[in-house]
Amino acid sequence: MADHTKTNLVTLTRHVLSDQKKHADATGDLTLLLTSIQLGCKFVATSVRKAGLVHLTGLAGATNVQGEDVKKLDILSNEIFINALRSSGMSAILVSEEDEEAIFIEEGLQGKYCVVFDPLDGSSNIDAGVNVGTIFGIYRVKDEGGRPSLADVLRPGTEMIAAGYAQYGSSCNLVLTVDKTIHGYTLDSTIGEFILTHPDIRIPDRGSIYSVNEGNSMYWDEPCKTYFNSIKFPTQPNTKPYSARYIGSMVADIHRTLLYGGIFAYPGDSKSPKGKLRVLYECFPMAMIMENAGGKASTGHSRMLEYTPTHIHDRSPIFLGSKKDVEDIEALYRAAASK
Ligand code: P6P
Repeated sequence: MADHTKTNLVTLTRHVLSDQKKHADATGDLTLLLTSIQLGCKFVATSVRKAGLVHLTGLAGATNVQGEDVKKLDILSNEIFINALRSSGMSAILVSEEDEEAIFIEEGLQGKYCVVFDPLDGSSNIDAGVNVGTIFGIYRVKDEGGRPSLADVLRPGTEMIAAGYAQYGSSCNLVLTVDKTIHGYTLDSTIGEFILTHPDIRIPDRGSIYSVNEGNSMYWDEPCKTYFNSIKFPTQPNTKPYSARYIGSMVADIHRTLLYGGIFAYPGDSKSPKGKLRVLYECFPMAMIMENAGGKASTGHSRMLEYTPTHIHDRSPIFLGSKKDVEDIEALYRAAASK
C-alpha cells in the first residue's frame, strides 16, 4: 500500500482536537480559544517580519506598567491578541504585560478561560532583529456560573491548564503544553497553519549551557555566585566548564534550553530582590513547559508553580531547565538557609 505518512500534515488545531477527544467533558472551547491565540501569533509573526519595512519599530512614545519604553509593535501585538481573544467568546479575563489592569470581557462575549500573556516579550531587541516572542498561560475560571474576579488569576501556576510560547525569528515556532502533553509546531506561512514538528518534547536531565545576565553578577547572593562559579570553574577532574548563551529575549533563551538542556536563570539580587520576570505571564508558563518536558522550575527556594501571586504583575526570581542543573542550585539555597 502507498506510504501516505510523508504528507501527513498534522496541524496544531487537529492535534489539539485529537488530544481533547480523550476528555469526555471536552466541549471544544479550549480548541477555539487556542485558535484565537494562533491567529494572534500568525499576525505578530508577519508584523515582526515586516517591522523594518513598515516602520513599526522604534519607540511609540508611551511607557507600559513596567515603566519600559513601549515600541509600536508592542502596542500592535497587544491589541491583536486582546481583540482575537475577546472575539473568540471563550475568555473571561485577560491579563497582559502591556496593561496595568486586568481586562474583564463583557457578558455577551464571556467564556470560561482566563488568559495571561506577554504579547511581545523581548521587544527591546526588535530594532536589532533579535528573536522575540509571545508567552501565554491559561486558567479555567473557578466558578463558571459566578462573576469572574482577580481571584481567578491570582492563583498558583499548578492550576494553569495550558501554557505556551511562540518565537518569531527565521521561522515561527510555537510550543504548547496542555495537561501533561507538550509539543512543538512550526508555522507554514504558505498555508497559514502551525504544523507538528516536535512531538513529545523532552529536555535532557542535565545540560552543558547556562543562560543568565552576568552583568548583574555583582548584585547576586552567595548561593547564586557559588553555583555559577561551580559550572564556570569546575574543580572535578576531566570536567569541562558549561558554555554561556544569553540572548536577553526569554522565549529565545528558553526555547534553546528546552531543546538542548542546561539552565536559564533570572535571579533576584540586591538591586531587584524579586528579579525582573513576571510570575503570571513569563515564569508560570515557562515553568509549566519545563516541568511537562521533564525539567524543573524553581524560585531557588521552592517550586515555581506553587507560588501564589498577590498582584497580576508580580515578579519572581526563577531558575529553570534541566532537572539536575536546577536541583544543584536548589541544594545551595537549602544549605544557605540551614546555616
Ligand atoms: P535583561 C526582555 O526585556 C525580558 O523581559 C525577557 O525576555 C528577558 O529574558 C529579560 O527581560 C532580559 O533582561 O535584564 O537581562 O536585559
